[in-house]
Amino acid sequence: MADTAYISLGSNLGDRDAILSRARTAISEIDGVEVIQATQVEETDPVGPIAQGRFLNQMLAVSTKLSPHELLTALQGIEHFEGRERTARWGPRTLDLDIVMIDNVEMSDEVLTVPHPEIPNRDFWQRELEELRGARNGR
Ligand code: PH2
Ligand code: MG
Ligand code: MG
Repeated sequence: MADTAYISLGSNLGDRDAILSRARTAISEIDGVEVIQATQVEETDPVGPIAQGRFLNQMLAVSTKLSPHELLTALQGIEHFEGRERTARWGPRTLDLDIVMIDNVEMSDEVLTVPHPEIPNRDFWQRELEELRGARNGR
C-alpha cells in the first residue's frame, strides 16, 4: 500500500533555486516514491532562534511505498549529496528535507516524529499543507 507523504524542501545557503530543483529531481528518482504535487517555491523569513538568511521553501506531496524510516534515510542521502553540513541545530543549510506529515501516520522515536512537531510554528507549512491536502480532497 502506498502512503501520501508531505516533504518540505528548504535552503538558505548557496544557489538556493538550483539546490531545490536538484532536490525535486532526486526525490522523484527514489525507488518507491512518486511526486504527485508541488507547491510554488516561496521565500520565507527564518524561523527560530538563529539570525540567518531567508529561506526558499517548497512542499511536495509524494506517494510512497517506503516506511517512514526508509523515506527519512533516502532524504538524508540527498541532503548529504548536496553538501549539507550539520553545524548549529536550526542554523543555515544548503538543503533541509523534512517529513512534515504522512496521511494516517502518527509516530515518534529517537530519530523521527510524524507529524513534524514544528508545524504549529510555521505558517508557511500550514498554508502549503492546506494547499496540497485541500487539492487532493477536492477542495
Ligand atoms: N528551517 C529551520 C529553521 N528555520 N526557517 C524557514 N523560514 N524555513 C525553514 O525551512 C527553516 C527555518 C530548521 O530546519
Ligand atoms: Mg527542518
Ligand atoms: Mg531536517
